[in-house]
Amino acid sequence: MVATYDENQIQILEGLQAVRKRPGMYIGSTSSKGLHHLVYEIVDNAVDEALAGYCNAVTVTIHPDNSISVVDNGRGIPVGIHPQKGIPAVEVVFTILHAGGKFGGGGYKVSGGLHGVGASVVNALSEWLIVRVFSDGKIHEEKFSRGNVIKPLTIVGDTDKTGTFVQFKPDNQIFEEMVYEFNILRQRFQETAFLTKGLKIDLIDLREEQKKKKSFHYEGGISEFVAHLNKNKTAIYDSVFYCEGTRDDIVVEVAFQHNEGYVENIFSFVNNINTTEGGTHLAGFRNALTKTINDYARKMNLLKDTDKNLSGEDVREGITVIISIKIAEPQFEGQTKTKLGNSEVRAIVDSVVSENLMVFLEQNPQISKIIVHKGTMAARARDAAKKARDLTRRKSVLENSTLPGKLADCSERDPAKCEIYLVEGDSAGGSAKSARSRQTQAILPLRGKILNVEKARLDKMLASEEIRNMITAFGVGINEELNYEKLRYHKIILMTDADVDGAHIRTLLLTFFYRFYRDLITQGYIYIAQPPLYLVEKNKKKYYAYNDRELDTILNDIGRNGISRMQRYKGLGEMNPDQLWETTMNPATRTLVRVNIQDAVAADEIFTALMGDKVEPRREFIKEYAQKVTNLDI
Ligand code: 0RA
Repeated sequence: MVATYDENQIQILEGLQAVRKRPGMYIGSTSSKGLHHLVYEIVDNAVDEALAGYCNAVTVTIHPDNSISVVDNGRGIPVGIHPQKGIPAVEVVFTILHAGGKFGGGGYKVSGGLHGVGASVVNALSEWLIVRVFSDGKIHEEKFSRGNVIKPLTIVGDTDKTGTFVQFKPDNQIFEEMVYEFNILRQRFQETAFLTKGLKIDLIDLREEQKKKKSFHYEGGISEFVAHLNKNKTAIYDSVFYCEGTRDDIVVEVAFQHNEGYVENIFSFVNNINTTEGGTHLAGFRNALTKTINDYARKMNLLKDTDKNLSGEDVREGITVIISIKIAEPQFEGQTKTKLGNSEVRAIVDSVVSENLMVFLEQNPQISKIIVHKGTMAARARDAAKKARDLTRRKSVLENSTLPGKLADCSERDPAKCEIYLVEGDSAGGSAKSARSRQTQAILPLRGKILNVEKARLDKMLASEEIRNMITAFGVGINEELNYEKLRYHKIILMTDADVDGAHIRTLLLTFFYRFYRDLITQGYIYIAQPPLYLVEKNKKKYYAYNDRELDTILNDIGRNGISRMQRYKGLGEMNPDQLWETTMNPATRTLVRVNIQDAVAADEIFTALMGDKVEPRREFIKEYAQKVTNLDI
């Protein structure tokens, strides 16, 4: 049969053409991030089928040609003719934009924000794509190239299974990066498995001699997620609190457990999307937690009459939480569209958590005592910190200057034009001070290792001069007094030596920002300076190389004969101010790397492993990421 070239077909072509023309609009970017996004789109469809209750296993395979296949054991995408479009429903799914949830179904799509653009986008951006549907005893197969049907839906065999198989090869005309990273996919699917209890996700890598396979399957869902996040920390009680409830078709799940540490670690999800900017579900949880713990503590006389109520920060000290809600029509707000806006959700989460938590506290008096005690200790420390803070404030007023003496400030007053360099060591600090452009560049030298914030409470942190200097220089305050509008520099640039110590200081600083000024990272204010690693001089001309590969390129370009100098910089201190300006600080010639949080859960695991109090995870992490850590050191 010859397909008729009617209006529908024209619309299809125009739709997918638009995707190929502006891929970034649909998948964010055509970099490695966009490449991985294609896999999430296809897997999310299978997860929807699991959430609907029809599928409990998904296998994702990375093939040697960097194509990806995704198999699920659901009902199989419908193959019947779509009443409006006149083509098989499965073809609609792969060729019509946003056809995902159009036909019937109901339920919750694990989609929103950038996600959920649908299988047709993946198809449009793939050199080829094959779909096989296993249903009604038959295997149905259809093939596409760059979104066009090249082999219509045909029965190719018999089967006694049901499910869907999709394999696609990303189009090298579209993507800058064509190689999949096992660890990025692994991280993502482990998270998906935690959030979809009962669903087994296998990830298989067939690219190397040594095949890799990881299986994720959690009957305990987000309770196991919390236990996993606390695994490298020391929990202060054994059970994980868990509750689930549905109100007005909104499904709420919350799990938490406290650890010995001081940082609050809350991850929230809406339809499996990590809402890094929080929102109404998070607000509802916080309110319920503070209120219920105080109510319980009063009722059981665990707080003295003279004690003030525990604050939200007190009861959240050292807590690890997963909040996961499913809602049919999420409203995403905020800078990165990862903040839940639906106002009705706040009261719903509040009531589900309050009711269940009160029961939990009453049934587990031992645990309740530990939680209240932890909060009481936090309250005391908070008082002490406040006193310390008041003291520093009064002192600075006496000195008639709020800014630290070590800071060489810039003269410009518009924060958008100002930068601050955090420089390792006084000697490099000195060079940077003479090198800088005084108008827009401020320099703050940091002496030695800064405090590991992973292991200290705020009062102890504020006792550290390096930390205090940074806080006052940035101008935004800390914790309860945090106000990002007062930020004095819109570029905060970490400039450390290109060695292991430098890498360590950089990690300590990043941990500090991640724990206390996360929004400075998410809003893109934090940068890492890139000082060169080598200087090559030939015929009085200087060449700088920032890594070994660049050095090779330079040596090949200029020839190895007649080189008068070749130096490997061990630290910033070896550069004179002119060189430092030229290579690392001059806005016209320098390279800055902006720090971003690709994945908050992964970032937390990394910081806990590197900075936490257990040695074994750190060793494991460094062993596993030896390659990356060396790269970091460069
Ligand atoms: C039956 C009906 C619908 C979808 C599916 C099965 C189905 C879709 C996918 C995608 C990947 N694997 C799948 N397995 C089954 C339509 C229901 C709707 O669109 O809401």
